[in-house]
Amino acid sequence: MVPQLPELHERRELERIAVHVAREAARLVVDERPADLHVASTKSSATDIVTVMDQRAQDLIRERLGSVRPQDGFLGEEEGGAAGGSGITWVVDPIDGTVNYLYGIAAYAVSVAAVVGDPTVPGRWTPVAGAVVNPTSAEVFRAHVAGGAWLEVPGAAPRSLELHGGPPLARALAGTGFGYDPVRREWQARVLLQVIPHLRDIRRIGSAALDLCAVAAGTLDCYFERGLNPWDLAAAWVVVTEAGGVVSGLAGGPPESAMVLAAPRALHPELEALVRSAAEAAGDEPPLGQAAE
Ligand code: LIP
Repeated sequence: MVPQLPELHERRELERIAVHVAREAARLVVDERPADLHVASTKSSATDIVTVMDQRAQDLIRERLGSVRPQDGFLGEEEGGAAGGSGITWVVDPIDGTVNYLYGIAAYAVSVAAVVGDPTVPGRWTPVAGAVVNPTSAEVFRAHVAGGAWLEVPGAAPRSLELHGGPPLARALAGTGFGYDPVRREWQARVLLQVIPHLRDIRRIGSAALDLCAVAAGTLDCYFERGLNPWDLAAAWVVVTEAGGVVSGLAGGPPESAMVLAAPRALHPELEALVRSAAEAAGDEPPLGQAAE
């Protein structure tokens, strides 16, 4: 059960804070990117990397949020989190698409969301406001529940994001991604083999937050990925749903690590059926962390 949402005026204020803080962190990761940027450490595997800027951006975001809303909880991808007493938890990915950031590929994002419930338990939380900022394009995707979804591009008026039917599955351009464990990537490749004949084509952008916002903006028709963490999807989730799309797991379940799906309302059931049957055909994923790297 997901707790009650805060009032509309507070949701609007949470969005404003998310945009402000995400924009500041976006400037930091561009302006202060070391010339010799390198891997500072690794996490779940040798390819699951952290740079010094992931931690610096998260520290900045946490410090800013803590000064304006000290009662709130914090859950970030990198070191450091805390429970809060206000019923609101900030779920933050300081650099979503860290491998792209390391390689200088302009497809990474700062993602800041305010959620209610426990973001560590699937089905027990939901985002109420969020912002996804692409530091290289300065695009800002933002939304709060019942406030609509918006895209801000420098020099233009904010654009309302509104999804309608969407193409039939066979003409859908789908985004997806691969995990940091070779065993998972092999399983994901087996699923891809099943689904790709039934779609227009696949795009692997490298940032779940940007993939999901692309679905909201119509630059992708749908998206699916296994292995996401709450911080990868929290902010973009409310952008997609406020644009009129659906974000879920398989078989009507909540979005969770097992699978995240996103599509316009009309296309979602077809996508869900395709990905579910492909996952069944791929069989159970073997235990992770076993393969030699
Ligand atoms: C990334 C996700 C992406 C996924 C990568 C990675 P990170 O997040 O945004 O969709 O395919 O494996 O999980 O690690 O850069 O924050």
